[in-house]
Amino acid sequence: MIFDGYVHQLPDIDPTETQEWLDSLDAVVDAHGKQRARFLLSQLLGRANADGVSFPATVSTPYVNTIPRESEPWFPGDDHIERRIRAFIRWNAAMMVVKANKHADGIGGHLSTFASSASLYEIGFNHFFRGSDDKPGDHVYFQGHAAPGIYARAFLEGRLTADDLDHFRQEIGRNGRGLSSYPHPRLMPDFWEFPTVSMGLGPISALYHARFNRYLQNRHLDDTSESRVWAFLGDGETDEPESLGAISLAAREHLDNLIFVVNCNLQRLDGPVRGNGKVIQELEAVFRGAGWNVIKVIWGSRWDELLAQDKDGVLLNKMNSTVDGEYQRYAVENGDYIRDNFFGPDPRLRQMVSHLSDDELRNLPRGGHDYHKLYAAYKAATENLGSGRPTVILAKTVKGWTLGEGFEGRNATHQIKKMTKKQILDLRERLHMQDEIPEDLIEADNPPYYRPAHDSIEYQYLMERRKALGGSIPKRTTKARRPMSLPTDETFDEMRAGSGDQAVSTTMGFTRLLRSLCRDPEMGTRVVPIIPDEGRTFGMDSLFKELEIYASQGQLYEPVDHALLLSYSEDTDGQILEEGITEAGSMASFIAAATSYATRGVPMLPFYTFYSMFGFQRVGDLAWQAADIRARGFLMGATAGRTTLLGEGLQHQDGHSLVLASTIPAVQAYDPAFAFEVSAIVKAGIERMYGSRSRENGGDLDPDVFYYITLYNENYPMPAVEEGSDWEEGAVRGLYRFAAAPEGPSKKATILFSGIAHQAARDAAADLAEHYDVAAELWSATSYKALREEAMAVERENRLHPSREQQVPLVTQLLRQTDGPIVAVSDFMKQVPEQINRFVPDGRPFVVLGTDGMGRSDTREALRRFFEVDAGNVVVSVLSGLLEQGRIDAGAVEDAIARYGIDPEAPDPFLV
Ligand SMILES: Cc1ncc(C[n+]2csc(CCOP(=O)(O)OP(=O)(O)O)c2C)c(N)n1
Ligand SMILES: [Mg+2]
Repeated sequence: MIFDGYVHQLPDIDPTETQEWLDSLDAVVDAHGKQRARFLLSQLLGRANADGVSFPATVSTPYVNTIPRESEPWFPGDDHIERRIRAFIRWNAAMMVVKANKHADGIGGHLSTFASSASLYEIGFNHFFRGSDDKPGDHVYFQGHAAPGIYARAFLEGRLTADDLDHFRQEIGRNGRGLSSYPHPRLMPDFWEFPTVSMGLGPISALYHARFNRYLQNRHLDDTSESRVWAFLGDGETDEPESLGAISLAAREHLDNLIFVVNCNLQRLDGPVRGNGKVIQELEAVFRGAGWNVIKVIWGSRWDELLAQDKDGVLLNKMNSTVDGEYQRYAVENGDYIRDNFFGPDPRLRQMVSHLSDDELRNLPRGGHDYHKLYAAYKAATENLGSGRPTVILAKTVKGWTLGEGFEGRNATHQIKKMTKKQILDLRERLHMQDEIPEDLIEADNPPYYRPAHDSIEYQYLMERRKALGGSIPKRTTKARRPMSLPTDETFDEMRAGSGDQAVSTTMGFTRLLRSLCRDPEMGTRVVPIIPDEGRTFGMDSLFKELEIYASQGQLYEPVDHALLLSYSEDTDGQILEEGITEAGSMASFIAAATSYATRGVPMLPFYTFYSMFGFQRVGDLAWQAADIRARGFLMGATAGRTTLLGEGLQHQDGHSLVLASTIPAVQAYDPAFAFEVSAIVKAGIERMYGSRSRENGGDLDPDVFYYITLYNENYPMPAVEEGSDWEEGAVRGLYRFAAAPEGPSKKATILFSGIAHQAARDAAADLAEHYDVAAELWSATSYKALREEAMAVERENRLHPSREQQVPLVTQLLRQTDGPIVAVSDFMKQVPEQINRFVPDGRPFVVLGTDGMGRSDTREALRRFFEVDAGNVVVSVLSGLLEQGRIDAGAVEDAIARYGIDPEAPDPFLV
């Protein structure tokens, strides 16, 4: 049901006249149609404007509940029992935080967030959230700081023990099985599903998750029609661009399977969210403007009788004109103050509440603490399915509610983690738990948790409700309902065969690989290509026609390029997610697809291809979230390399995404040079996530990883995999010998190249043999991150097991097979190869060339000279390594500097 929101609250002084106007409108619609009615209404509004009759903008409505009292549904629950359950949960949540901080001072946790939102969750748990015991139910994104309340409920349900609660925020002992501070699937993989605590990531992830569920439905991959996505967020959190930045997409995509619940306690961490304004009104306007169904739950039931008396609109006016800073104050002050300041100035208002005591005035509740109002809002939101509009519930609450004077509405409340004995006793009284909690235990500084016995009416009720709704939540499972098969070996044949004489880029190679994967008759439909409006830049527009772009409404127009072979084709069951210019949105889509194996039991394989510069640095926090949520998929960093993307300049040329990638443990970062390397890495990645290399299937690797693979746009012939070589295996482990040293020269050297720098390395090797009597071996270093991590693990084992035979890291073993100085060159910062510094064997010189500094526009040739990563600089570096080893004299190095026209006095590119 959609409600008008405010008309019910305006005084109707002449119902007969009103009816005449309405009848006239009906008559116009009947006689002349909607268009005519629309015309007349806009004429009327125009005239009203001209006559000075102010009219609220249609994006905002007065400061009252959207659902009028008379439209509230019957509440099917048992008020009394639910209140008791809520009290127990409130109690346990608070005690959990208090005890944790007593046990370990400063360990932290939050009391006030859940205290303000307990009813928002409990109404969901008892009546709306669908569990996933038999089939996938709802997906609920809990506000991170409300975690104590969610644990407290799990304790009541018997899913957690008192000992678990005692280990809140103490995760290291007990085999790492304490309770995580916030929702972290990485730490509690059987419990939490969605990491939300970094503000803004929950809402955007939930939104794209709801969209991805529709994608699965429209592509006939899963029946998601009965699953809703609920996202609980704080009002302060809505200031994050990610929170609201994508809401118009939800309306455009008709995501009526999506419900946001904003806990409007008017406060954030430091103080009021909008002291001088009204956050609920502001959010209403934003969401309504974006096409959402907005349900405001501002006032509790006891306000209804006051509003009913408000014939001349004074109360409404007062509600409208009071700013949040004042409302917060009313939550703190006594009834006397409220009588004087809110009702007092206007005698009609004062009269309206003359029958209420100060205490009654103070306890006039906010809508977000009124169970019946919330039930009405949630019911309307869930019945909204089919309307085509997402819903946001804006629930007004008091931060710290029920925790007592020191907490409620106080500016410092977010940070308070401790309670005095008196405060605990007061809470016990407020929650009517004197019978459950012995006073002497509180006095003895040892307040217990409370769990009703299995045969208690509360426990029975609680469990029955969850059973009826499909089981407990949150619960994370990874059981595949619809397993995915692996791609056939033939899928990778084209990449393995190389490109002959044809010059192609690794990006083009990848596009072909992607097409082959999509064509796989078994698993092809599981591939999700994601692009943020850069398909043409990457040469991926050829896929638009073949795979088609996902568009929930199909294609309502004939595209401008319809006559072309490769036209822009949209379809309801299109495969490509063409996200438009939103890296954050694309990343959220990636996460939705990359976690479908867990959220739906339907493994999907996302390939999100983006401008590498606009990856980790742009959406770094989402990448971290992807690691937390155990995403499985591929991030493809196209137009990689500080010098390879010529012409685009400083904000485009990426030389550091691999450094950023190196900071995320779950990321497998690769910088491949050749198409077959890309395909070998992708193949191994899929096997690791879903095949025999996965720990889940008897392998020895953690499947919950995602790959970051750079792609370049420079063309050259792609070599074929040499028969019998270890190239593919080597590309996956991070380093392999690509070309042996030429026969003849007397001095030896080793060059490690990554990505596009293979060209400089190969040219340098040829010159070194021809001019300097140096035989250089070429190695492709595809992943310094992988090499470093293996080496660190070996190092640690050795350190902790000094009596065992000491192992040698892989990278050291491999480099021991080489000779002479080692030079590493890539189109990325020197820090990338430097990851293996410490593991270079036998004190051999290790010279690293890289593109430190800020990019600029010019030709590749000029840029490579500028950043000192071209063939000439590789030659000079090899020779300087040999000089260090005493194999040659300085004159040879100077000769090379002169030969390549390198200016030794040129400014350091890092500093320019
Ligand atoms: C990106 C990010 N920035 C800052 C924080 C620190 N932080 C945690 S809670 C909080 C205030 C939250 O206020 P609100 O969203 O209104 O939630 P409430 O607790 O009031 O329900 C802040 C600033 C964070 N978790 N994430
Ligand atoms: Mg808040």
